[in-house]
Amino acid sequence: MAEDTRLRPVKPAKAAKDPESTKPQKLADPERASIDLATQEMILRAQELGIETVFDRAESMKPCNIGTQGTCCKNCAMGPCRLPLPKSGIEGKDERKGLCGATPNTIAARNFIRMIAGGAAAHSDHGRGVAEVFMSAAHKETDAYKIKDVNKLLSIAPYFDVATTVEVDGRQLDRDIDEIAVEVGEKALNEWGKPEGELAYLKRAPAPLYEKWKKNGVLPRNIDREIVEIMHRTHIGVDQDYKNLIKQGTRAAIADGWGGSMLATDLQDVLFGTPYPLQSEANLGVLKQDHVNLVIHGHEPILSEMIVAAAQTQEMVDYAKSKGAKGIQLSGICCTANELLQRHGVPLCGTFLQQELAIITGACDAMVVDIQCIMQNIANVAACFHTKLITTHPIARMEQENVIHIEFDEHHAMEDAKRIVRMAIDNFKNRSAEVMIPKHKHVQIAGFGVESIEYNLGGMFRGSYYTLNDNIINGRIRGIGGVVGCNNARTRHNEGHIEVVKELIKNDVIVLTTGCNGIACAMEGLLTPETAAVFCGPGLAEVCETVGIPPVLHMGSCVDNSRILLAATEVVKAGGLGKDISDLPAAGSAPEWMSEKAISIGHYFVASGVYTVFGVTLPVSGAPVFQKYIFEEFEKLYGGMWDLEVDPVKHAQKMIAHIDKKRKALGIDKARQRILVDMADRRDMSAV
Ligand code: SF4
Ligand code: MSK
Repeated sequence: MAEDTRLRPVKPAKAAKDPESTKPQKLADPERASIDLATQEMILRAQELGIETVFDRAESMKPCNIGTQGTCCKNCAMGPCRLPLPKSGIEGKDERKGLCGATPNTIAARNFIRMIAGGAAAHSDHGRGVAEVFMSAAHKETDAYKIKDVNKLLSIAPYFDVATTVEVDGRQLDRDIDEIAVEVGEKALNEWGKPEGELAYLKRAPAPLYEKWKKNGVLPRNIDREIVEIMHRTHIGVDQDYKNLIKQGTRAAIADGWGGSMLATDLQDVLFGTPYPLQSEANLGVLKQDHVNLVIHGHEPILSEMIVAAAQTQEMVDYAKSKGAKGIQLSGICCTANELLQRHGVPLCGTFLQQELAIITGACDAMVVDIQCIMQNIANVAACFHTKLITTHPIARMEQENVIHIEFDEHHAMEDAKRIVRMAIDNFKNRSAEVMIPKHKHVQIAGFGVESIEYNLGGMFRGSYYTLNDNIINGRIRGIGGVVGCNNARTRHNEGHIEVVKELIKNDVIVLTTGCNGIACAMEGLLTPETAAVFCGPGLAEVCETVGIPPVLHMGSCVDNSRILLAATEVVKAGGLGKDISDLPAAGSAPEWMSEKAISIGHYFVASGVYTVFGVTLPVSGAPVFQKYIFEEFEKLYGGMWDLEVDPVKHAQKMIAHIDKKRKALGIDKARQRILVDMADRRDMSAV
């Protein structure tokens, strides 16, 4: 699409009607649609303006029952074959079949692993994009990107068998950083398509977990191959055994969590810096009426990193002032926002379900999108306002005419970024609709990671996870909950997220969060140390107050779920809590998931030994045998298993019950006196 630089008059409010019928569409009830006041206000505002949002569409269009159950197959043109669960349930032999004879278990397993393929592809292709920019930086082909975190580079080099020292005259000397970077970049890129061997990062997992993967035949060979093989196996007439199908799903999911996602996280840290805790704000109230508002949205931070740098230049600030604005307010939606939050403190404008609402404030001068979780309807909403909507990625374009495409190229990234910032500034004067920015926002502390948890919970001198482990062993912290994932317009926005998290911290479970759960918690004010005294049980509150951390630690974006895997591995290594991730008093959750990426994340957590509960729905209920396999029998293979619980309090209680089961197995279920642990004790713990 050629760039459209014409001024676009604000369109008259679009009637909220189905264009195909005269029947008025149903409108969402703001209070039933979201627990968040800013969101409620903006849904109402949209309805006043006659602009339809996802919340209204969720009222008008109901999901397909058979698809929800996972038993609709359209893998060939003899279908779609739909195998609904009989109302009476399944009694005796299940006779349901597709035209080719595919059973509900085969169909549900095929659909499920195709979702894993979609999610793993999205995360991993993101990682590949980062690796390519990393190579450009390592080869010094771009001025915009440099190796920023040398320590992180040195810490990951050994996993690729890249030497960090060189022998000269019998002495070990530090090797040239640029040489190390080039070699790490080449080896990292090779992970997507190497012809032999297995993924380099698998050995980062605890040894017993690696052995389980090996025994079960699911060690990923390379990232792309595992995804391609899913597409092959699920073609009509190939793999027809649900156990064998999910085995390949497991291999691809591990290739995501311990491959593509982990590479994305690590290489981003090397290029842009490893996050450390910082303060920021969250919710639509971060938009500023008297500033140029530039909203970044998507998942890949490569261009957005440059936008942050460009917006901070005196040249751009002066330019904004010359156009009558007081400055430039950057903010973000979804995981590009989380990436920029954790490294620069850029405030979060909202979750996945608030992307249309940010534009409806009338204050969004430009929204820049890259990849993933971008609703096509934001182009229609932008057309009702002055907002410039800019796509930047060659694989993620939009058909609507008002969308501007500025394709990112790392070789002139800063020029592109400045062009985008200038476009937003130039558009400031074109605000013609009444601006309505909700007041609601909350302070947050974000930017936690494996390294900062070690520092915050280990202390400067101890620099380890021992303190965290000690507090889990002595019962102050009951366990660890990883609560992550999207929003889903089929359920009340943020209700599941917040209720699950509050129930966990009330019961002394510390929460690690990423993605839209992290944003939801930030909006609700759960990411501040002060929260501990209000919402936590006494043990967790004491730890948070002593150490000065929030009870909910925001670990970043969707690919940063790999940070949670590595944090769990560090807990295992610190000793006293078993030998494997599956031994830990820990559980995972995605209360409001919606994307294929969530299924891939859920499955790599399960395959890494974590009991993982999803909310909303899971597309396996139409295939009870397959469901039982991944809900129950999987535990024997990997130590982790799936579960589904729609009620948020029961959802959290199931996680707590699992945590208690693990505490009992570890023999730490009885309340203990606080004991000082000396070096001899630590050695004993390590030997467990
Ligand atoms: Fe139907 Fe089999 Fe074709 Fe699927 S693959 S659509 S079950 S005939
Ligand atoms: S952005 S994948 S809605 S978490 Fe990562 Fe949020 Fe889910 Fe997108």
